[in-house]
Amino acid sequence: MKTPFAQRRRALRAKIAVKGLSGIVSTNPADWYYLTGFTGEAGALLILRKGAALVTDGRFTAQAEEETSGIRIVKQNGSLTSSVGTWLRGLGRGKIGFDAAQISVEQFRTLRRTAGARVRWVAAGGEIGSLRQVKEPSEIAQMRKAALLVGDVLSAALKLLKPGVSEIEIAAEIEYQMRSWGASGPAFETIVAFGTRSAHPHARPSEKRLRKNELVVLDLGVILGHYCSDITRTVFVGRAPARIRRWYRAVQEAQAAAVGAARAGITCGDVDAAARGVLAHYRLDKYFVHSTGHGLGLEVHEDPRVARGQKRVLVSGNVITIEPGVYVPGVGGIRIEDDVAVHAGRTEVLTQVPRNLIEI
Ligand SMILES: [Mn+2]
Repeated sequence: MKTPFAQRRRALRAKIAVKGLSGIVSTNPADWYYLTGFTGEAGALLILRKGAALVTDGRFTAQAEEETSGIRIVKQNGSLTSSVGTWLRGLGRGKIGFDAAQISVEQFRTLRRTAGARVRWVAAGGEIGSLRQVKEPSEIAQMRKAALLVGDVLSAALKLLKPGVSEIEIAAEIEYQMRSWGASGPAFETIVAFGTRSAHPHARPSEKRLRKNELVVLDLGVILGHYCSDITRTVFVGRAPARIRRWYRAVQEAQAAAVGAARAGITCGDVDAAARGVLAHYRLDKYFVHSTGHGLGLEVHEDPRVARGQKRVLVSGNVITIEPGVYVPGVGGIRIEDDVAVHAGRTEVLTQVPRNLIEI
């Protein structure tokens, strides 16, 4: 079977060479899957100019042999970091890149001690992430499926919103549906927030029961075939008052403006500004307390960040969320989120659920 992993390792090696490194180490499972197909939970991957090694413990060595090819599987002996260091010491002289955001100070000290003085360590985070953020067509095809599935789960969940149900009950139904419809699980803990709780952008589901005349924010994502989706919709239980309608219209316009701005050649900061500008026009920008979106892929939050002032330019292959919101303490919150794929001449909205205010 033709897999993309060897080609991705070649692309990473080209970057390693440009940086003058002998190799790069990653302790992020999403990086291992991207570069080797390994789906285990513990280990460290070393991609060297020539060759690659995956250090993992006895729970995962057989799995690693089955899932990967062209990778040397090294069984962990002692701690993970001392095993990596000892293995590198055996290679001799070298300059190894590591991601300072992945490795703790204690782990770093062990790596340095066990690898010895002939191995130099260079902070070189973001090299694998910069490859991962430009999706291949087959990755976008998988993300399209993940986005359609989460839309179906969301649409089904809307039918369950009746006065008296609790946030936890809705979240449980949502996560049950995800798996029964083929997802390997939720991409993150499902957010179900009723009434004033919706003013907290990342409210955790509670025992709170739904009442009439409340806002409901549902924010959910699935992992399907290793790739994440992420969607948010806000509905009103009953007939929405004028103030809520106005806020909703503002968020909907802000979201449409940012989706319209998201195209190859535009900075992420400009996408963020498109949403923020609409909310400022409505004098609601002070209630928009987070960034406009984030990259999406093997992880639910990855590069590029779609935030204020971000200079990163969108390129064909980026997949990002666009999710502006307003959150008025003591009243409630409104957020609308879609996943979009940037192509050379167009931007494709992957999530397919209507965005107009739904009153139930
Ligand atoms: Mn999101």
